[in-house]
Amino acid sequence: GFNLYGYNSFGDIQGYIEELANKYPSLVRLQDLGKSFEGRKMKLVKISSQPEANNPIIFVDAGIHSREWVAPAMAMYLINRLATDSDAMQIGGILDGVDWYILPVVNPDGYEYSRSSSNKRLWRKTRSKTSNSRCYGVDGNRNYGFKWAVSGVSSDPCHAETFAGSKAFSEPETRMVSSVMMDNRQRIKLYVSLHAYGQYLVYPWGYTGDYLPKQWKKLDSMAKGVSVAVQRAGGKPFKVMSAGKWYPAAGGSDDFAFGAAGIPYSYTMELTEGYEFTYPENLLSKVMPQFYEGFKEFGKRIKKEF
Ligand code: 0X9
Ligand code: ZN
Repeated sequence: GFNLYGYNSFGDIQGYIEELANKYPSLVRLQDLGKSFEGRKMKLVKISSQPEANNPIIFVDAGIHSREWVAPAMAMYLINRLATDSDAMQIGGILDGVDWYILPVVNPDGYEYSRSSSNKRLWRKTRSKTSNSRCYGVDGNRNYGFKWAVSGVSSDPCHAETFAGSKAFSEPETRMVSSVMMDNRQRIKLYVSLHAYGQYLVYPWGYTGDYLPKQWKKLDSMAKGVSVAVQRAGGKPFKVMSAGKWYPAAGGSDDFAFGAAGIPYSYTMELTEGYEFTYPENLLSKVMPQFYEGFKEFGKRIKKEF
């Protein structure tokens, strides 16, 4: 069954979010988004204590890169705390004045593939068919339709981890995420995509390091505030910069959210310094509560500004 402080199968994750939606029907709602390439059902988790209030929305996704297991684990921890904390709904709590939309596993086909055996553990991409019948998958974080393929991508489906796809939004999974953004673009004020590598909190632009958006100071100061909150909880600080200053790569979900959907705050959050893509399971119970303090800080700042 589902283990809050562990790495779970996609089936156990789905089972747990359905359990929460049944147990707390006025707080947790699920929206069917469609099916992944291999036919897994994608469900958006919507958590709101004031569903009629048209609150600003914070949209969090995780697991576009299948090997980065800590990202879905953190998304599930966030869902658990939002749904079950008695403080969350109180005045000043994380649900006061803000609604949370969470998609915990953007790439379930890749996730299950990377769980299937130790020699598949480092699979990054989706599992769709490509122009070469022996080569599978697209880097979902190069597949979004904003400045698609202008930098940091490959057109080789066989030998590259960063294959951008045959065209923008070739993958059903990235289309579903973009629909969530576009359908709710007036209300989503913050988008956070959870990944794993080092400990970075990066903002647009990702496609270039040559220049920054004109609002970059606001993006930068919110990220630094979140990093301080995580440190206060005993966690390691985030390295804060624009994604493109770290390394330019186009077609990311963060740039699409900011540049195409007009979401004013957009980040890629790379969790857990020191372990690259494979974070030890036994350390999750230590770091997840620290990162949660960062999400509380995001919530406070979004509530204050919008
Ligand atoms: O390269 C990526 O997709 C992300 N790093 S990872 O090691 N998890 O693969 C960083 C993406 C940052 N955003 C953009 N470049 N748009
Ligand atoms: Zn990643």
